[in-house]
Amino acid sequence: MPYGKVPVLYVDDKPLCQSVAICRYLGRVHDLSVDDPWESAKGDEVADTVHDLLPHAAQMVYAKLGGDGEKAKMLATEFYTSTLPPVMRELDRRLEGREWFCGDKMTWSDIFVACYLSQLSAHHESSLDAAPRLKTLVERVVKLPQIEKWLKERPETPM
Ligand SMILES: N[C@@H](CCC(=O)N[C@@H](CS)C(=O)NCC(=O)O)C(=O)O
Repeated sequence: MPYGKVPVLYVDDKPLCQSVAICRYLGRVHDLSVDDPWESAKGDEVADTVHDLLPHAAQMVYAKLGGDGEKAKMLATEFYTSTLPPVMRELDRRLEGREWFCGDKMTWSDIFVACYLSQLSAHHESSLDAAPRLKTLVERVVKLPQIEKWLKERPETPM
């Protein structure tokens, strides 16, 4: 594990670290990316924006797992009332008049966003209520047959 952190993707025994770099690589390999440099960068922007939410969400989960209910509640209030809404609004605005975040097909950025936000809304049902276009995108991705199957069959974890 080169940096002592997960995730690490091994390809022919060679390690690739950093979750967004891994997703971008898999997107290219599986034709879930676009060639246009600007559209591609806008997809990166969306994924990085959502990835920036992770430390906030992780703090809440760690406080809860550590048994500090008060802290978890305080962090959750701050996250769902201050941190999350502007991000949801901007991502929803970005979907005005378009089906996917970059180009005219589903890319890894859409899957990345759907992965994070579907987990958020599983914890906090109303997270996507003010972002109807974003909600539709998330639902469309999680209903893809292979993804729906994986979500049903994957092992339960506390995260
Ligand atoms: N920016 C990295 C962050 C990697 C990271 O911090 N991973 C955490 C788990 S989510 C980890 O392995 N922590 C173990 C440690 O720091 O000892 C990524 O997105 O892959």
